[in-house]
Amino acid sequence: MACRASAILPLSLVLAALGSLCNATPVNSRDNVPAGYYAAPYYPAPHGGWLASWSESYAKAQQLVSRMTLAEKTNITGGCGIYMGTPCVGNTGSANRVGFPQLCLQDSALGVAATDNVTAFPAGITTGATWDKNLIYARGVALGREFRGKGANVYLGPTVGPLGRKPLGGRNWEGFGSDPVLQAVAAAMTIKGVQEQGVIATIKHLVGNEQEMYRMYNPLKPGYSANIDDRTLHEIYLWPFAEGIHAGVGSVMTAYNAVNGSACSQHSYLINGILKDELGFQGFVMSDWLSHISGVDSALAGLDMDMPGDTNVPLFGYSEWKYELTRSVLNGSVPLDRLNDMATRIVAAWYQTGQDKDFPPPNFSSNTKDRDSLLYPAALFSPKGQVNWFVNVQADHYKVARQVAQDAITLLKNNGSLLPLSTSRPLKIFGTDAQVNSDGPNACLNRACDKGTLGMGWGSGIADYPYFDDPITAIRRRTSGVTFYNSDVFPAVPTPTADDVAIVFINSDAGENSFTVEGNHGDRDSAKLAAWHRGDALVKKAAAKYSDVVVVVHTVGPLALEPWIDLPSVKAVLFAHLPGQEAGESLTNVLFGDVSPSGHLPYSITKASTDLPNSVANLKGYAVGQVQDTYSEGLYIDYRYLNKMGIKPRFAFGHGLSYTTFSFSNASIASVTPLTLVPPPRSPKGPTPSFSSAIPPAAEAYYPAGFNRIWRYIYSYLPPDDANAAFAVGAAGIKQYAYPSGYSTTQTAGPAAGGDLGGNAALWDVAWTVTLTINNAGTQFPGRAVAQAYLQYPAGIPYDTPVVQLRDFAKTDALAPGEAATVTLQLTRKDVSVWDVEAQNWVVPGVGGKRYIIWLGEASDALFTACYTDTLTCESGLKSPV
Ligand SMILES: *[C@@H]1O[C@H](CO)[C@@H](O)[C@H](O)[C@H]1NC(C)=O
Ligand SMILES: *[C@@H]1O[C@H](CO)[C@@H](O)[C@H](O)[C@H]1NC(C)=O
Ligand SMILES: *[C@@H]1O[C@H](CO)[C@@H](O)[C@H](O)[C@H]1NC(C)=O
Ligand SMILES: *[C@@H]1O[C@H](CO)[C@@H](O)[C@H](O)[C@H]1NC(C)=O
Ligand SMILES: *[C@@H]1O[C@H](CO)[C@@H](O)[C@H](O)[C@H]1NC(C)=O
Ligand SMILES: CC(=O)N[C@H]1CO[C@H](CO)[C@@H](O)[C@@H]1O
Ligand SMILES: CC(=O)N[C@H]1CO[C@H](CO)[C@@H](O)[C@@H]1O
Repeated sequence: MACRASAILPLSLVLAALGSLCNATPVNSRDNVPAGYYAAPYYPAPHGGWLASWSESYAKAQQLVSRMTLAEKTNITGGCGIYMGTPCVGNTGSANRVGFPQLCLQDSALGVAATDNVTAFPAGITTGATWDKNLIYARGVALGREFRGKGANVYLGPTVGPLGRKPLGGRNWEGFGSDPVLQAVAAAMTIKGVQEQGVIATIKHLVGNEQEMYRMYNPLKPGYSANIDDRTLHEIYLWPFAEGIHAGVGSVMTAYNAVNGSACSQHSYLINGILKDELGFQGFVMSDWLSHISGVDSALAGLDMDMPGDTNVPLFGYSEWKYELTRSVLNGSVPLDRLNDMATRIVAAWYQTGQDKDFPPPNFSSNTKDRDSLLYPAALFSPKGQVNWFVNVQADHYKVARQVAQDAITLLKNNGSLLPLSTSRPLKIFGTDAQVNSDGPNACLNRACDKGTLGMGWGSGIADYPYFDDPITAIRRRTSGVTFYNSDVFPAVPTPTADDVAIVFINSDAGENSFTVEGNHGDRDSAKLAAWHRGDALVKKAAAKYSDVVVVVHTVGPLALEPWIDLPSVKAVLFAHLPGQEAGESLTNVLFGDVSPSGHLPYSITKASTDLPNSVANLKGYAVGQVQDTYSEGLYIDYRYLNKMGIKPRFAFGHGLSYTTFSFSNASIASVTPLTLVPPPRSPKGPTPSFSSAIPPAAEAYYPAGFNRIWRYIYSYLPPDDANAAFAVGAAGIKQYAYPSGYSTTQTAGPAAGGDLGGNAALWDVAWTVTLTINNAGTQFPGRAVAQAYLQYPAGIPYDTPVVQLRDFAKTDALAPGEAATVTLQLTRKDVSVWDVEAQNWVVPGVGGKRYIIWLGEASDALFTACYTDTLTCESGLKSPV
């Protein structure tokens, strides 16, 4: 049992939660949030259903929910308990009587976790490095098909938080890169792709989960508090969530940590205020696994679903919700109105993605690879039955996976055009990262080891490899002149010939805090930004011996390259990021020149970690009480900070070379929608479903007569005596719950910044488009260019703004030498606004003809063309602004 259970993901969380009890002391959870940061009350939870784009689903949901009993409503808003009776990492209760099934919620953002016959796609960071909207969408389509094929209703992705604020952060690789627009575009394309297959996507984790260590609450110690000011939240960390909601995402997952001292799973300002009112989110909000720490309070704060159902110390059959939520409604503490809204949001998301028609039930088990197994693995006694049907959902998705892996490969340096390699040159390959883990690609539980080629990080954000196309095998498929030294210690080698090329494979891993790998607690707290397994020494020794050295890097994020990047024999460096199962051929296609590399860095690589501010460069260490992670750098992370301080990175955000070169010309700018200072008034909220608000009869909560309870399973029923007692309290209406300050039950019109999915609809009005011609200026190689548009705000405005900020990008198809393509990029009203904390709205500081400069180029530090919004002219051949 225990060992079977340990083969699955959430046990790690259990252990983390239990383990951290041992060395913690009780504290007041809010005693040391820095002055000035506060979590304001925001009540009530806004009803869902007021937007036309969701109204049909809400009408159907209202029909269904109005037929549910109290125990059915509380059943669908919470999980049945970790490992209980159900195949997925999260499983809601059902309302089978009225035709609403259990929902299967499944990890991960890069593939269906904990099962077989699936594709292990490249990770988010790799996907972001492609800068290819169509390809990101295609990956989303393939992911959605695989989740659907396995019967998983809910895809627990995409990840946009962490956003990559801290280079050492453990889960940055699950997201798409250290910029809100790159994250937002990739998330929106993923959501579209996944949900068009009828699977509900989950954008996560809201918000501020930028470090792994000390993230979780346990009964003795709170998770850390991310202290984020309002403007920074809106312009950086919330931005991808807003775009995900604009793209129609069906669910949102809250983060483990607190924001401004209040746990995200019960933060009324964050959930009720920002997410549901300002961003107009119409789907449902779930807690991250075992982060649910209150019953009534989290319900009032706007949480809609408790995952996986247990209290944060799991496996005792206890829950903050389910039977307790039933009790809270009967005793009058949680208004029935709130429960109706929770249930309606969940059912509406199910209709919105068409899951009422032919959605297959799960045909796999996260708990075991065996065909037959225990049906309730955590129960003391459990019947056995078939749990795995081994449905093969891979189709030809390896093609998309390989394309992403290939088109993400980022050429950082190619001195003397060492690459592409001719197959006639003898290759000396060094480093254990060139070959798949000799114990098998899935040998380590949750990939919590760094052995062999690094294809993904560790933790819950993984999937099992169906196979692993490793680099060394792929290289040997191409050429016979290969000598492989499968070691991270430089071996004795014969005297090199002038023809020899050395390829050195190094890596850097990270993951979730539930596992420690080589002293790294999820975050790279031990290895820091150095290559693992003394990879730097391996490169230096190879560089001392050979005069043509290629370094291939598999990495979760930035790496310190200074120990060797300037060595004359280190001629070429390729970042292959985290390629997933298709690590081999994607790389050889680039190495040998079938395609030109076309990836661009989704983060900057600094020369020294101290080039970034302390608040970002360092992880927060242990503190008595709540660890405080204060975003004192504000908007200034990654290139925004480096540019402000005039610090040249080694390689800038957006950098990526090709085998060919591109010229940008013929740029033009057009004004599309004239802008006013603030958006036009928001549309008022439409009607929302209404239900009877009378407390239902206690009998709706009774366990059915003769019901056989399974220990640890979490039910929504109450024993009749309990139900009657709670009902008596509610009916009497005297005993008041100690409601939080600011509590109210009156629905409001919502803030001015709201009005549609993601905010005021006018925020997506296109303000300007820029069009340019990109020409393959080389003579030998085809290649794909990425056009990047960065905005510079007008001078003299009353807001401090970063020198330049990414606003849009486009990737061309492969252009033959001499071939040209025209691309058009656009900037919306939101793109040219700032979040004004006084006005609580998006303000266009350049209104009235002030000059914005839209810089165009191939990297954040290679912007040689500018378009001006005042004169509607463009110039090229300029000096880059950074
Ligand atoms: C955090 O505190 C700041 C004040 O410093 C406030 O402006 C902001 O709205 C708060 N954010 C949340 C999510 O409570
Ligand atoms: C809650 O869900 C479980 C699992 O589907 C089901 O067995 C149980 O009957 C449901 N309870 C109610 C009240 O429908
Ligand atoms: C109602 O029940 C909930 C859940 O057990 C409890 O937290 C709350 O205090 C109760 N309210 C009253 C007024 O007794
Ligand atoms: C590139 O190689 C040339 C010789 O081919 C050398 O002079 C130059 O210093 C090298 N540049 C770098 C950055 O390594
Ligand atoms: C210049 O751009 C326009 C579109 O804005 C395009 O129609 C035209 O072909 C381009 N001219 C050249 C020479 O590339
Ligand atoms: C096509 C395929 O990969 N099928 C595999 C599905 O999973 C079962 C059990 O792991 C394997 O035996 C099949 O080979
Ligand atoms: C439990 C269950 O529904 N299993 C199904 C999984 O998918 C296969 C193939 O689509 C079906 O045959 C099973 O019935």
